[in-house]
Amino acid sequence: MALLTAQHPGPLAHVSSMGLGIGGSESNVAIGVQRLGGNAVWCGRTGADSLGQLVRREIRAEGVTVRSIEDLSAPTGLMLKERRTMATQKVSYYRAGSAGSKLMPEDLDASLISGAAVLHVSGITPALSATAAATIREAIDIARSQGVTVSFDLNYRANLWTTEDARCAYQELIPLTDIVFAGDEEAALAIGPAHEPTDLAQRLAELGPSQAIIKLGSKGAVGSIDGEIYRQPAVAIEPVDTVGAGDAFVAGYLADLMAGKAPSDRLELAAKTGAFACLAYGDWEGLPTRAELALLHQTESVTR
Ligand code: KDG
Repeated sequence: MALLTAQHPGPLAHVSSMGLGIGGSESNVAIGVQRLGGNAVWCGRTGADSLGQLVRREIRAEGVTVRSIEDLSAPTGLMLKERRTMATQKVSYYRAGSAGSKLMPEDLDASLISGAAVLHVSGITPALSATAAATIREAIDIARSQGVTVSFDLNYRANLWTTEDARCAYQELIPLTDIVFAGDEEAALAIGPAHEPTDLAQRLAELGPSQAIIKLGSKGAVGSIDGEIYRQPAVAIEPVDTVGAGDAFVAGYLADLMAGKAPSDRLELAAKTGAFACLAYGDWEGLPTRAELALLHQTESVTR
């Protein structure tokens, strides 16, 4: 999607200038993986309009390979971010009928999926339309038939569907995945509440995924990975913008998975990349390269 961000706090109706950029969970993850030295391909549907051109150009400029269908009959989706107060953000979507919502199984390139190490999808896409949901299912089926690892981030968006529809989709998709990421509330929505996040991770893993990671924001993360429980503390930071931190976490985890790293290393990198995303304004702009990771521990405020 294109993303318009209010430049100052206050009611949107009184905001006189907005910054134009892009956002989207999957493109955030693709850019994050690419910056960490991976090799990402982003597949999607954009309008044959200026905003579509912007989306494709920005993702490509990050080194991600873009496979985008240009839809002549639908506009590129749009998202607005407002800061009503300095401490609170509100996201509004203008994506009903957008090109992204017209995604369909025919848009998939099976050879791209079968040649990948990991297929990553989010629970946002199935919320957009029946054809978008069918596309996610088809992509997962192709990946599974070729032995490609399937990664799924529940990414519940209350404005896009009902909790009941979301739960049905999650319960269909989770057993088909190898890696599942969820916030604790998202996991509880999918499988019912638990006293401890570790229970949520274990119960998600019992549905099929060998790696079930519960993202806990400033409290870190827990994972049930290949039958073992892992606990990852968060990096202590002063966040300026937390939108996109979950995608950054996923990018860190997947980048180190593909680099052949152990579960504890994957989680540690995920916590660092999640922290980085919160230290800059924008959904993905603050994603780190590997060389930048050391900045989290740098004490000098100016280096020359
Ligand atoms: O995860 C960050 C996302 O919220 C954002 O970049 C846009 O994909 C998005 C969505 O639908 O909210």
